[in-house]
Amino acid sequence: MKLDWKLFLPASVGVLPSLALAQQAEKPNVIVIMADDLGYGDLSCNGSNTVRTPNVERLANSGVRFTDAHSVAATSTPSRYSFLTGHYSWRRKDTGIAPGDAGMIIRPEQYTVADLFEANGYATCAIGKWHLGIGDKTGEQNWNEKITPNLADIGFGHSYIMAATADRVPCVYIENGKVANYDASAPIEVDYNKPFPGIPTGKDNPELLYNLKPSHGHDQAIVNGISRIGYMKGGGKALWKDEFIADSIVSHAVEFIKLHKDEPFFLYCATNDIHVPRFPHERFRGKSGMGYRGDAILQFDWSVGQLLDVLDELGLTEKTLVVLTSDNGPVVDDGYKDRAVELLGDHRPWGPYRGSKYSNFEAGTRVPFIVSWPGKVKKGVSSALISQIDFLGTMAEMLGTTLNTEQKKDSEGYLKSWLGKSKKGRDYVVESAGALSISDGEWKYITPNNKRAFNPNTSVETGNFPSDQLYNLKNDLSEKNNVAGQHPKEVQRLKKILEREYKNL
Ligand code: NG6
Ligand code: CA
Repeated sequence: MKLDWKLFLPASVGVLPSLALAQQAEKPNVIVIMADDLGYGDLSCNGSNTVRTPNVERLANSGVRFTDAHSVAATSTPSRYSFLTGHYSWRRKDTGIAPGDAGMIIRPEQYTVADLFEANGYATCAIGKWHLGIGDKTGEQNWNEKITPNLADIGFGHSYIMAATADRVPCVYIENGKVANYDASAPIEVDYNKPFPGIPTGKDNPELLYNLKPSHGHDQAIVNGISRIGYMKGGGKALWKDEFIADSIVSHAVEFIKLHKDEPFFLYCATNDIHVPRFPHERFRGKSGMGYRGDAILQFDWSVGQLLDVLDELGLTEKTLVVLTSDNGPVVDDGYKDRAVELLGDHRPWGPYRGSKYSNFEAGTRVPFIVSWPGKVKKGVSSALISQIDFLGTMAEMLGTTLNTEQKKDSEGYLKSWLGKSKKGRDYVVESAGALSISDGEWKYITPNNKRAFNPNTSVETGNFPSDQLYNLKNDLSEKNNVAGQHPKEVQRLKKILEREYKNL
Protein backbone atom coordinates (compact mmCIF):
# COMPACT_ATOMS: atom_id res chain seq x y z
CA MET A 1 0.00 0.00 0.00
CA LYS A 2 1.23 3.45 -0.79
CA LEU A 3 1.43 5.54 2.34
CA ASP A 4 0.16 9.01 1.73
CA TRP A 5 2.79 11.56 2.75
CA LYS A 6 0.03 14.12 3.18
CA LEU A 7 -1.20 12.22 6.23
CA PHE A 8 1.99 13.10 8.02
CA LEU A 9 1.60 16.81 7.56
CA PRO A 10 -0.66 19.29 9.30
CA ALA A 11 -3.92 19.64 7.38
CA SER A 12 -3.18 23.15 6.17
CA VAL A 13 0.03 22.35 4.36
CA GLY A 14 -0.85 19.99 1.48
CA VAL A 15 0.20 20.74 -2.11
CA LEU A 16 -1.62 23.84 -3.25
CA PRO A 17 -1.14 25.07 -6.77
CA SER A 18 -0.81 28.81 -6.38
CA LEU A 19 -3.17 30.58 -8.74
CA ALA A 20 -0.63 32.90 -10.28
CA LEU A 21 1.85 30.10 -10.81
CA ALA A 22 -0.73 27.64 -12.04
CA GLN A 23 -1.71 30.02 -14.81
CA GLN A 24 1.81 30.04 -16.20
CA ALA A 25 2.47 26.39 -15.49
CA GLU A 26 3.70 24.14 -18.24
CA LYS A 27 3.85 20.42 -18.32
CA PRO A 28 6.63 19.26 -20.58
CA ASN A 29 7.80 15.68 -20.35
CA VAL A 30 10.83 15.55 -18.09
CA ILE A 31 13.72 13.16 -18.55
CA VAL A 32 16.63 13.07 -16.14
CA ILE A 33 19.71 11.32 -17.42
CA MET A 34 21.71 10.66 -14.28
CA ALA A 35 25.18 9.41 -15.13
CA ASP A 36 27.27 7.62 -12.55
CA ASP A 37 30.76 8.89 -11.73
CA LEU A 38 30.98 10.84 -14.98
CA GLY A 39 33.45 13.69 -14.52
CA TYR A 40 33.12 17.25 -15.72
CA GLY A 41 36.08 16.62 -18.02
CA ASP A 42 34.70 13.35 -19.41
CA LEU A 43 32.61 15.18 -22.01
CA SER A 44 33.76 16.84 -25.20
CA CYS A 45 31.19 19.64 -24.72
CA ASN A 46 32.99 20.54 -21.50
CA GLY A 47 36.25 20.98 -23.33
CA SER A 48 37.77 17.53 -23.43
CA ASN A 49 39.52 16.75 -26.69
CA THR A 50 40.60 13.29 -25.60
CA VAL A 51 37.12 11.78 -25.78
CA ARG A 52 34.25 12.39 -28.21
CA THR A 53 30.71 12.51 -26.88
CA PRO A 54 28.68 13.79 -29.85
CA ASN A 55 25.26 12.93 -28.48
CA VAL A 56 25.83 14.85 -25.28
CA GLU A 57 27.08 17.68 -27.49
CA ARG A 58 23.87 17.48 -29.46
CA LEU A 59 21.91 17.87 -26.22
CA ALA A 60 24.16 20.73 -25.07
CA ASN A 61 23.65 22.50 -28.40
CA SER A 62 19.90 22.44 -27.91
CA GLY A 63 20.10 23.63 -24.32
CA VAL A 64 22.08 25.32 -21.57
CA ARG A 65 25.37 23.86 -20.45
CA PHE A 66 26.39 24.83 -16.94
CA THR A 67 29.97 25.29 -15.79
CA ASP A 68 29.31 25.71 -12.05
CA ALA A 69 26.71 23.05 -11.24
CA HIS A 70 26.98 20.88 -8.15
CA SER A 71 25.77 17.64 -6.76
CA VAL A 72 25.10 17.68 -3.03
CA ALA A 73 27.55 14.90 -2.29
CA ALA A 74 30.62 13.27 -3.80
CA THR A 75 29.16 9.75 -3.72
CA SER A 76 26.01 8.24 -5.07
CA THR A 77 23.57 7.49 -2.25
CA PRO A 78 23.70 10.90 -0.54
CA SER A 79 23.80 12.70 -3.87
CA ARG A 80 20.76 10.90 -5.29
CA TYR A 81 18.86 11.18 -2.02
CA SER A 82 19.16 14.95 -2.21
CA PHE A 83 18.36 15.10 -5.91
CA LEU A 84 15.12 13.16 -5.50
CA THR A 85 13.92 14.67 -2.21
CA GLY A 86 15.25 18.22 -2.02
CA HIS A 87 16.59 17.46 1.47
CA TYR A 88 20.29 17.68 2.25
CA SER A 89 21.50 14.15 2.84
CA TRP A 90 23.93 15.35 5.48
CA ARG A 91 20.96 16.08 7.73
CA ARG A 92 20.58 12.29 8.10
CA LYS A 93 23.18 9.82 9.35
CA ASP A 94 21.95 6.93 7.23
CA THR A 95 22.57 8.26 3.74
CA GLY A 96 26.14 6.99 3.25
CA ILE A 97 27.01 4.60 0.36
CA ALA A 98 24.29 1.97 0.72
CA PRO A 99 24.84 -1.79 0.52
CA GLY A 100 22.70 -3.73 -1.97
CA ASP A 101 20.48 -5.03 0.82
CA ALA A 102 19.79 -1.62 2.38
CA GLY A 103 16.24 -0.93 3.43
CA MET A 104 14.53 1.91 1.61
CA ILE A 105 16.22 5.14 2.66
CA ILE A 106 13.53 7.47 1.33
CA ARG A 107 10.57 6.33 3.39
CA PRO A 108 7.07 6.30 1.88
CA GLU A 109 5.95 9.26 3.97
CA GLN A 110 8.73 11.44 2.58
CA TYR A 111 7.91 13.69 -0.34
CA THR A 112 9.85 13.15 -3.58
CA VAL A 113 10.06 14.74 -6.96
CA ALA A 114 8.24 11.66 -8.31
CA ASP A 115 5.34 12.46 -5.96
CA LEU A 116 5.33 15.98 -7.36
CA PHE A 117 5.06 14.75 -10.95
CA GLU A 118 2.52 12.09 -10.05
CA ALA A 119 0.34 14.69 -8.33
CA ASN A 120 0.53 16.75 -11.54
CA GLY A 121 -0.82 13.91 -13.65
CA TYR A 122 2.47 12.60 -15.00
CA ALA A 123 3.31 8.98 -15.71
CA THR A 124 6.44 8.42 -13.61
CA CYS A 125 9.27 5.96 -13.93
CA ALA A 126 12.74 5.13 -12.59
CA ILE A 127 15.12 3.03 -14.62
CA GLY A 128 18.67 1.88 -13.93
CA LYS A 129 20.89 2.48 -10.96
CA TRP A 130 18.95 3.11 -7.76
CA HIS A 131 21.25 2.84 -4.73
CA LEU A 132 18.71 4.13 -2.24
CA GLY A 133 17.57 0.84 -0.73
CA ILE A 134 14.44 -1.19 -1.16
CA GLY A 135 12.19 -3.01 1.32
CA ASP A 136 11.50 -2.21 4.91
CA LYS A 137 14.68 -3.24 6.72
CA THR A 138 18.31 -3.70 5.81
CA GLY A 139 19.22 -7.35 5.28
CA GLU A 140 15.65 -8.58 5.65
CA GLN A 141 14.37 -8.56 2.07
CA ASN A 142 13.07 -11.78 0.59
CA TRP A 143 14.42 -11.43 -2.93
CA ASN A 144 12.14 -14.21 -4.15
CA GLU A 145 8.94 -12.33 -3.51
CA LYS A 146 7.61 -8.87 -4.09
CA ILE A 147 9.61 -6.45 -1.96
CA THR A 148 7.79 -3.65 -0.17
CA PRO A 149 8.04 -0.79 0.26
CA ASN A 150 9.44 -0.15 -3.17
CA LEU A 151 9.62 2.76 -5.59
CA ALA A 152 5.86 2.74 -6.18
CA ASP A 153 5.55 3.95 -2.59
CA ILE A 154 7.57 7.08 -3.28
CA GLY A 155 5.89 8.17 -6.49
CA PHE A 156 7.41 6.04 -9.24
CA GLY A 157 4.52 4.37 -11.06
CA HIS A 158 6.95 2.13 -12.87
CA SER A 159 10.47 1.04 -12.00
CA TYR A 160 13.14 -1.21 -13.42
CA ILE A 161 16.22 -0.86 -11.27
CA MET A 162 19.48 -2.25 -10.04
CA ALA A 163 19.12 -2.23 -6.24
CA ALA A 164 22.48 -0.56 -5.64
CA THR A 165 25.44 -0.55 -8.03
CA ALA A 166 26.84 -3.02 -10.52
CA ASP A 167 29.61 -3.86 -8.05
CA ARG A 168 27.16 -4.81 -5.30
CA VAL A 169 24.90 -7.84 -5.02
CA PRO A 170 22.13 -8.71 -5.80
CA CYS A 171 23.09 -8.66 -9.50
CA VAL A 172 19.53 -8.73 -10.82
CA TYR A 173 17.09 -6.12 -12.06
CA ILE A 174 14.06 -5.38 -9.94
CA GLU A 175 10.90 -4.45 -11.78
CA ASN A 176 8.15 -2.88 -9.71
CA GLY A 177 9.47 -4.55 -6.57
CA LYS A 178 10.02 -8.02 -8.05
CA VAL A 179 13.15 -9.59 -9.49
CA ALA A 180 12.78 -9.36 -13.27
CA ASN A 181 13.13 -12.62 -15.20
CA TYR A 182 12.86 -14.45 -11.91
CA ASP A 183 14.25 -17.98 -12.09
CA ALA A 184 12.37 -20.19 -9.64
CA SER A 185 15.00 -22.90 -10.03
CA ALA A 186 17.64 -20.60 -8.48
CA PRO A 187 16.26 -18.87 -5.36
CA ILE A 188 18.17 -15.74 -4.42
CA GLU A 189 19.93 -15.17 -1.12
CA VAL A 190 22.01 -12.15 -0.23
CA ASP A 191 24.32 -11.63 2.72
CA TYR A 192 26.64 -8.71 3.36
CA ASN A 193 28.31 -10.34 6.37
CA LYS A 194 29.34 -13.89 5.57
CA PRO A 195 29.89 -16.06 2.49
CA PHE A 196 27.57 -18.92 1.60
CA PRO A 197 29.25 -22.27 2.23
CA GLY A 198 30.36 -23.91 -1.01
CA ILE A 199 29.79 -20.83 -3.18
CA PRO A 200 33.02 -19.49 -4.74
CA THR A 201 34.24 -15.97 -3.95
CA GLY A 202 36.68 -13.66 -5.72
CA LYS A 203 39.01 -13.98 -2.74
CA ASP A 204 39.19 -17.78 -2.72
CA ASN A 205 38.62 -18.49 -6.40
CA PRO A 206 40.42 -15.83 -8.45
CA GLU A 207 40.67 -18.36 -11.30
CA LEU A 208 36.94 -17.85 -11.89
CA LEU A 209 37.32 -14.14 -12.63
CA TYR A 210 37.40 -14.38 -16.41
CA ASN A 211 35.98 -10.91 -17.12
CA LEU A 212 37.48 -8.52 -14.53
CA LYS A 213 39.66 -8.84 -11.48
CA PRO A 214 39.58 -6.45 -8.51
CA SER A 215 42.38 -4.00 -7.75
CA HIS A 216 41.06 -3.36 -4.26
CA GLY A 217 37.99 -4.69 -2.40
CA HIS A 218 35.37 -6.36 -4.64
CA ASP A 219 36.46 -9.93 -3.82
CA GLN A 220 33.21 -11.45 -2.66
CA ALA A 221 30.36 -12.89 -4.82
CA ILE A 222 31.29 -13.83 -8.38
CA VAL A 223 28.73 -13.06 -11.08
CA ASN A 224 29.54 -13.11 -14.79
CA GLY A 225 33.25 -13.71 -14.11
CA ILE A 226 33.50 -10.52 -12.01
CA SER A 227 33.71 -10.43 -8.23
CA ARG A 228 31.62 -7.92 -6.28
CA ILE A 229 30.80 -6.51 -2.86
CA GLY A 230 28.51 -8.75 -0.78
CA TYR A 231 27.68 -12.43 -1.03
CA MET A 232 24.96 -13.86 -3.19
CA LYS A 233 23.52 -17.24 -3.99
CA GLY A 234 21.22 -18.22 -6.87
CA GLY A 235 19.71 -15.86 -9.41
CA GLY A 236 20.05 -18.21 -12.40
CA LYS A 237 18.76 -16.62 -15.59
CA ALA A 238 17.80 -13.41 -13.76
CA LEU A 239 21.46 -12.49 -13.22
CA TRP A 240 22.57 -9.57 -15.33
CA LYS A 241 25.41 -9.63 -17.79
CA ASP A 242 27.41 -6.44 -17.39
CA GLU A 243 27.99 -6.07 -21.12
CA PHE A 244 24.23 -5.72 -21.71
CA ILE A 245 23.34 -3.36 -18.85
CA ALA A 246 23.38 -0.21 -20.99
CA ASP A 247 21.19 -1.91 -23.61
CA SER A 248 18.73 -3.07 -20.94
CA ILE A 249 18.46 0.37 -19.39
CA VAL A 250 18.03 2.09 -22.75
CA SER A 251 15.48 -0.37 -24.09
CA HIS A 252 13.34 -0.09 -20.94
CA ALA A 253 13.57 3.69 -21.04
CA VAL A 254 12.60 3.78 -24.72
CA GLU A 255 9.71 1.43 -24.07
CA PHE A 256 8.41 3.70 -21.29
CA ILE A 257 8.66 6.78 -23.51
CA LYS A 258 6.78 5.08 -26.34
CA LEU A 259 4.08 3.83 -24.01
CA HIS A 260 3.49 7.30 -22.58
CA LYS A 261 4.06 9.45 -25.62
CA ASP A 262 0.56 10.91 -25.43
CA GLU A 263 0.61 12.06 -21.80
CA PRO A 264 3.15 13.97 -19.74
CA PHE A 265 5.79 11.68 -18.32
CA PHE A 266 8.71 11.90 -15.91
CA LEU A 267 11.54 9.48 -16.56
CA TYR A 268 14.45 9.20 -14.15
CA CYS A 269 16.96 7.29 -16.25
CA ALA A 270 20.03 6.48 -14.17
CA THR A 271 22.74 4.85 -16.21
CA ASN A 272 25.15 2.29 -14.84
CA ASP A 273 27.88 3.95 -16.91
CA ILE A 274 30.52 4.83 -16.05
CA HIS A 275 30.61 3.18 -12.61
CA VAL A 276 32.75 0.11 -11.92
CA PRO A 277 32.88 -2.67 -12.89
CA ARG A 278 33.26 -1.08 -16.31
CA PHE A 279 32.49 -3.82 -18.77
CA PRO A 280 30.90 -2.22 -21.81
CA HIS A 281 29.38 -4.07 -24.73
CA GLU A 282 31.89 -5.32 -27.27
CA ARG A 283 30.70 -2.81 -29.85
CA PHE A 284 32.27 -0.06 -27.69
CA ARG A 285 35.35 -1.94 -26.57
CA GLY A 286 38.63 -0.58 -27.84
CA LYS A 287 36.88 2.42 -29.39
CA SER A 288 38.10 5.13 -27.01
CA GLY A 289 41.73 4.07 -26.83
CA MET A 290 41.47 4.53 -23.06
CA GLY A 291 40.32 1.07 -22.11
CA TYR A 292 36.96 0.20 -20.61
CA ARG A 293 36.59 3.50 -18.73
CA GLY A 294 36.75 5.51 -21.94
CA ASP A 295 34.66 2.90 -23.76
CA ALA A 296 32.00 3.20 -21.05
CA ILE A 297 31.89 6.95 -21.72
CA LEU A 298 31.17 6.17 -25.39
CA GLN A 299 28.50 3.72 -24.31
CA PHE A 300 26.98 6.42 -22.09
CA ASP A 301 27.00 8.83 -25.01
CA TRP A 302 25.31 6.22 -27.19
CA SER A 303 22.60 5.78 -24.54
CA VAL A 304 21.95 9.53 -24.59
CA GLY A 305 21.68 9.40 -28.37
CA GLN A 306 19.12 6.60 -28.22
CA LEU A 307 16.89 8.64 -25.91
CA LEU A 308 17.19 11.77 -28.05
CA ASP A 309 16.45 9.74 -31.19
CA VAL A 310 13.23 8.32 -29.83
CA LEU A 311 12.08 11.81 -28.79
CA ASP A 312 12.76 13.02 -32.34
CA GLU A 313 11.04 10.01 -33.84
CA LEU A 314 7.90 10.56 -31.78
CA GLY A 315 7.91 14.32 -32.29
CA LEU A 316 8.42 14.90 -28.57
CA THR A 317 11.67 16.86 -28.61
CA GLU A 318 10.04 20.28 -28.23
CA LYS A 319 7.76 19.00 -25.51
CA THR A 320 10.50 17.49 -23.42
CA LEU A 321 12.81 19.00 -20.86
CA VAL A 322 15.96 16.91 -20.49
CA VAL A 323 18.39 17.27 -17.60
CA LEU A 324 21.71 15.48 -18.00
CA THR A 325 24.02 15.33 -15.02
CA SER A 326 26.18 13.02 -12.90
CA ASP A 327 25.78 11.94 -9.29
CA ASN A 328 29.36 12.80 -8.38
CA GLY A 329 32.78 13.41 -9.84
CA PRO A 330 35.05 10.94 -11.61
CA VAL A 331 37.45 8.30 -10.29
CA VAL A 332 39.95 6.37 -12.32
CA ASP A 333 40.77 3.26 -10.26
CA ASP A 334 37.65 2.47 -8.27
CA GLY A 335 38.53 -1.12 -7.50
CA TYR A 336 38.98 -3.15 -10.71
CA LYS A 337 41.98 -3.85 -12.90
CA ASP A 338 40.48 -2.33 -16.02
CA ARG A 339 43.67 -0.47 -17.00
CA ALA A 340 41.94 2.92 -16.62
CA VAL A 341 45.02 4.39 -14.92
CA GLU A 342 47.50 3.00 -17.45
CA LEU A 343 45.50 4.09 -20.50
CA LEU A 344 44.34 7.50 -19.29
CA GLY A 345 46.97 9.37 -21.31
CA ASP A 346 46.21 13.09 -21.45
CA HIS A 347 42.56 12.67 -20.56
CA ARG A 348 41.54 14.68 -17.48
CA PRO A 349 38.22 13.31 -16.15
CA TRP A 350 38.10 16.07 -13.51
CA GLY A 351 38.60 18.84 -16.10
CA PRO A 352 40.39 21.87 -14.66
CA TYR A 353 39.33 21.07 -11.08
CA ARG A 354 41.16 19.44 -8.20
CA GLY A 355 40.05 16.19 -6.59
CA SER A 356 37.62 13.55 -7.81
CA LYS A 357 34.77 11.42 -6.57
CA TYR A 358 34.92 11.16 -2.73
CA SER A 359 36.63 14.54 -2.52
CA ASN A 360 35.80 17.86 -0.88
CA PHE A 361 37.71 19.57 -3.64
CA GLU A 362 35.69 20.87 -6.57
CA ALA A 363 35.86 17.83 -8.83
CA GLY A 364 33.99 15.78 -6.20
CA THR A 365 30.76 17.64 -6.78
CA ARG A 366 31.21 20.01 -9.73
CA VAL A 367 29.38 17.87 -12.22
CA PRO A 368 28.32 17.97 -15.85
CA PHE A 369 24.93 19.66 -16.09
CA ILE A 370 22.85 20.33 -19.19
CA VAL A 371 19.24 21.44 -19.41
CA SER A 372 17.60 21.16 -22.79
CA TRP A 373 14.06 22.16 -23.75
CA PRO A 374 14.11 23.36 -27.34
CA GLY A 375 12.17 26.55 -27.83
CA LYS A 376 12.02 27.23 -24.09
CA VAL A 377 15.62 27.52 -22.97
CA LYS A 378 17.92 30.34 -23.86
CA LYS A 379 20.61 28.24 -25.50
CA GLY A 380 24.24 28.63 -24.54
CA VAL A 381 26.68 28.25 -21.68
CA SER A 382 25.88 29.48 -18.20
CA SER A 383 28.21 30.10 -15.30
CA ALA A 384 25.30 30.50 -12.87
CA LEU A 385 25.95 28.68 -9.61
CA ILE A 386 23.40 25.88 -9.36
CA SER A 387 22.82 22.78 -7.27
CA GLN A 388 21.01 19.50 -7.79
CA ILE A 389 19.25 20.18 -4.48
CA ASP A 390 16.99 22.52 -6.43
CA PHE A 391 15.59 19.98 -8.88
CA LEU A 392 12.46 19.51 -6.77
CA GLY A 393 11.93 23.24 -6.17
CA THR A 394 12.58 24.11 -9.80
CA MET A 395 10.20 21.48 -11.13
CA ALA A 396 7.53 22.63 -8.66
CA GLU A 397 8.03 26.17 -9.90
CA MET A 398 7.64 25.02 -13.49
CA LEU A 399 4.47 23.09 -12.69
CA GLY A 400 2.99 25.91 -10.64
CA THR A 401 2.88 23.83 -7.47
CA THR A 402 3.58 25.47 -4.14
CA LEU A 403 5.42 23.14 -1.80
CA ASN A 404 5.29 23.47 1.95
CA THR A 405 8.43 23.88 4.03
CA GLU A 406 8.76 20.23 4.96
CA GLN A 407 8.29 19.02 1.40
CA LYS A 408 10.90 21.17 -0.17
CA LYS A 409 13.07 21.74 2.90
CA ASP A 410 16.37 22.71 1.25
CA SER A 411 15.16 23.00 -2.34
CA GLU A 412 14.35 26.28 -4.10
CA GLY A 413 12.96 27.18 -7.49
CA TYR A 414 15.58 28.45 -9.94
CA LEU A 415 13.64 27.96 -13.15
CA LYS A 416 14.98 31.08 -14.83
CA SER A 417 18.58 30.08 -14.16
CA TRP A 418 17.99 26.45 -15.17
CA LEU A 419 16.44 27.60 -18.45
CA GLY A 420 19.38 29.92 -19.13
CA LYS A 421 17.22 33.03 -18.81
CA SER A 422 19.04 34.37 -15.78
CA LYS A 423 22.77 34.46 -15.28
CA LYS A 424 22.22 34.54 -11.57
CA GLY A 425 22.00 31.26 -9.72
CA ARG A 426 22.22 30.46 -6.03
CA ASP A 427 24.05 32.69 -3.59
CA TYR A 428 25.95 29.61 -2.46
CA VAL A 429 25.96 25.82 -2.70
CA VAL A 430 26.60 23.37 0.14
CA GLU A 431 28.42 20.14 -0.63
CA SER A 432 29.45 17.12 1.38
CA ALA A 433 32.16 14.51 1.08
CA GLY A 434 32.81 13.54 4.65
CA ALA A 435 33.31 17.19 5.52
CA LEU A 436 30.93 19.98 4.58
CA SER A 437 31.97 22.72 2.19
CA ILE A 438 30.35 25.82 0.84
CA SER A 439 31.03 27.81 -2.29
CA ASP A 440 29.58 31.12 -3.39
CA GLY A 441 31.16 30.77 -6.81
CA GLU A 442 34.12 32.89 -5.81
CA TRP A 443 35.11 31.67 -2.36
CA LYS A 444 35.08 28.05 -1.29
CA TYR A 445 35.37 27.01 2.34
CA ILE A 446 35.97 23.44 3.55
CA THR A 447 35.35 22.58 7.22
CA PRO A 448 38.28 21.09 9.13
CA ASN A 449 38.42 17.38 9.92
CA ASN A 450 40.94 14.73 10.83
CA LYS A 451 40.20 12.14 8.16
CA ARG A 452 42.89 11.02 5.73
CA ALA A 453 43.97 13.47 3.05
CA PHE A 454 44.80 10.82 0.46
CA ASN A 455 43.46 7.39 -0.40
CA PRO A 456 46.27 5.33 -1.89
CA ASN A 457 43.88 2.73 -3.38
CA THR A 458 41.96 5.21 -5.49
CA SER A 459 44.65 7.92 -5.57
CA VAL A 460 41.99 10.34 -4.41
CA GLU A 461 42.93 13.65 -2.78
CA THR A 462 40.07 13.86 -0.34
CA GLY A 463 40.43 17.52 0.53
CA ASN A 464 40.34 16.64 4.23
CA PHE A 465 42.51 18.85 6.41
CA PRO A 466 42.63 19.48 10.17
CA SER A 467 42.12 23.24 9.90
CA ASP A 468 40.07 25.72 7.85
CA GLN A 469 40.56 25.71 4.09
CA LEU A 470 39.59 28.66 1.94
CA TYR A 471 40.16 28.89 -1.79
CA ASN A 472 39.50 31.69 -4.20
CA LEU A 473 37.97 29.93 -7.18
CA LYS A 474 38.13 33.04 -9.35
CA ASN A 475 41.90 33.11 -9.45
CA ASP A 476 42.72 29.65 -8.13
CA LEU A 477 40.29 27.31 -9.87
CA SER A 478 42.33 24.26 -9.01
CA GLU A 479 42.37 24.98 -5.27
CA LYS A 480 46.12 25.06 -4.85
CA ASN A 481 46.47 27.90 -2.33
CA ASN A 482 44.72 27.71 0.98
CA VAL A 483 44.20 31.38 1.85
CA ALA A 484 42.20 30.90 5.06
CA GLY A 485 44.96 32.65 7.03
CA GLN A 486 44.89 35.73 4.79
CA HIS A 487 41.11 36.10 4.66
CA PRO A 488 39.67 35.41 8.11
CA LYS A 489 36.58 37.53 7.32
CA GLU A 490 35.63 35.36 4.36
CA VAL A 491 36.15 32.26 6.50
CA GLN A 492 33.86 33.66 9.19
CA ARG A 493 31.23 34.73 6.68
CA LEU A 494 31.05 31.33 4.99
CA LYS A 495 31.23 29.46 8.29
CA LYS A 496 28.25 31.44 9.51
CA ILE A 497 26.15 30.57 6.48
CA LEU A 498 27.09 26.93 6.86
CA GLU A 499 26.14 26.97 10.55
CA ARG A 500 22.82 28.56 9.66
CA GLU A 501 22.18 25.89 7.03
CA TYR A 502 23.25 23.18 9.43
CA LYS A 503 20.71 24.35 11.96
CA ASN A 504 18.22 24.69 9.12
CA LEU A 505 17.41 28.29 10.02
C1 NG6 B 1 33.14 2.07 -2.63
C2 NG6 B 1 33.63 1.03 -3.61
C3 NG6 B 1 33.62 1.65 -4.99
C4 NG6 B 1 32.24 2.19 -5.31
C5 NG6 B 1 31.79 3.14 -4.22
C6 NG6 B 1 30.39 3.63 -4.40
C7 NG6 B 1 35.30 -0.53 -2.67
C8 NG6 B 1 36.73 -0.80 -2.40
N1 NG6 B 1 35.00 0.61 -3.28
O1 NG6 B 1 33.09 1.52 -1.34
O2 NG6 B 1 34.01 0.71 -5.94
O3 NG6 B 1 31.33 1.14 -5.43
O4 NG6 B 1 31.84 2.50 -2.96
O5 NG6 B 1 30.30 4.39 -5.54
O6 NG6 B 1 34.46 -1.35 -2.35
S1 NG6 B 1 29.02 5.25 -5.77
O7 NG6 B 1 29.29 6.02 -6.98
O8 NG6 B 1 27.93 4.34 -5.96
O9 NG6 B 1 28.87 6.10 -4.61
CA1 CA C 1 28.42 7.62 -8.34
